[in-house]
Amino acid sequence: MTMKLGNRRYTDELSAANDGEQVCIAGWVHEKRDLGGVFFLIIRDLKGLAQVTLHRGNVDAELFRRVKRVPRESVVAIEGRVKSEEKAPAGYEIIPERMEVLSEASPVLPLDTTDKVVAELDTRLDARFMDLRRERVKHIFIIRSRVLKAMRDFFDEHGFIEINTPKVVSAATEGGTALFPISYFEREAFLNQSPQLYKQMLMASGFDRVYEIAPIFRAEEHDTTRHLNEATSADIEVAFATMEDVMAILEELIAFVYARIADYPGLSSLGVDLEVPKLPFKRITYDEAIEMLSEAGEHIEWGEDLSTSAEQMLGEMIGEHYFITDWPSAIKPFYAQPSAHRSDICDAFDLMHPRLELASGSQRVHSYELLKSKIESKGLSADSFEFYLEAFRYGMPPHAGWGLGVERLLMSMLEIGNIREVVLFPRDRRRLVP
Ligand code: AMO
Repeated sequence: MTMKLGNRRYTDELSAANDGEQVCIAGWVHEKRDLGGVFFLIIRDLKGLAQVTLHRGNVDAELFRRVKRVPRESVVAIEGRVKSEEKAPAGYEIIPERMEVLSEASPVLPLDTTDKVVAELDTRLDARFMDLRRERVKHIFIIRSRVLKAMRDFFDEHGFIEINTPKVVSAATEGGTALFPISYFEREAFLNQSPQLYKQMLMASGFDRVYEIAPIFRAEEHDTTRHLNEATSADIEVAFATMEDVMAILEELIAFVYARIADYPGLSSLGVDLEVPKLPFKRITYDEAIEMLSEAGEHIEWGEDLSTSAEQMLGEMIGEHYFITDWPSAIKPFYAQPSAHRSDICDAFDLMHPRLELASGSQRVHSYELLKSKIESKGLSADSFEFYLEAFRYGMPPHAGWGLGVERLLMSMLEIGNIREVVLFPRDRRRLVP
């Protein structure tokens, strides 16, 4: 390699104003267009596209021949002169003097990066490295990165401490979803379904406000557009707080993230016009939800969970983010605090986007005796939760928290129908590679 790539300019750093300047750009051969007397090589880098123009007769014949021959998607560096050109998409073109092929692509590509040929999601995920070269897909992951950064900034500004809890664990947390067993030396262990037990134990540490953004593993057999077997959860736990307090934190976080992303220019390539949701979000109780559904002709037996179709009906009726509170204890995990005024319901909530569930949380049981009996009443063995229960015996403040699905949040913000679109390398019932 002889070109100095350290000096290379991104395509968006150049414009007609650089007319006459000698520059080096580097990237992928996005497209080649042969118009007879003139040949266009479109170079793509992280920031966009640049048109490299070769006029037959005006450039070195050997360079012309090499440019024509370079396979699409090869990685090249080009040195040349910027020329202001109204007809070029970015208002300038590059008249090349040298081209170095840094990595030649095989001629038959697994995917078309110019979006002229639409590929099935499976084909795209099989060649994800190349799918990510597409404009729309690139923006999804830049937004994902910005959403995670916005969340961390929000938590930081609100006095939270970031924690990292183990992903190899000995006990289940979320009744109802299966665990992935793994072999851990001579013992059986599991991949963690949620940081639930650990974030609660940290409430006994005096940390008061903790958050974690990390993978959760769920051995759910079903193959849907909203479930992954490895997902990312943003979890918080707050001491001396009630369910209402953490619901307020959650809605503020959602509005904060929307506001951060709303002016991101890449949204237009996704066709999304992001409106920051108004606060506070509507709150309905579980009883009100089943009443509304029954009036709309959908019967839900009291104590039954809401089906996907019921969730969608409610979403259509409400039309914006909303909370469902006061759930029957029977369908919420053992750690949800029973309601002070009704024994069969608990202080738990789900946050719904009209299209899907985004988060769930609750006020937690902080009495050792009650927690132990609730674990047993769910048919679980208190022995396997001893390490957790211990934290409730020597001074545990009242606390509340929630878990928010990062992929679900992205899907809802970006109006994306399949959760796999917002994960680099999704893990589902059938997919373990790449
Ligand atoms: P829950 O099980 O409801 O609650 O999970 C919280 C949120 O995580 C997301 N989520 C998923 N996303 C994609 N694929 C999955 N298989 C999947 N499972 C869950 C959803 C869901 O709302 N410990 C409690 C939280 C708490 O009370 O603090 C919990 O894990 O968006």
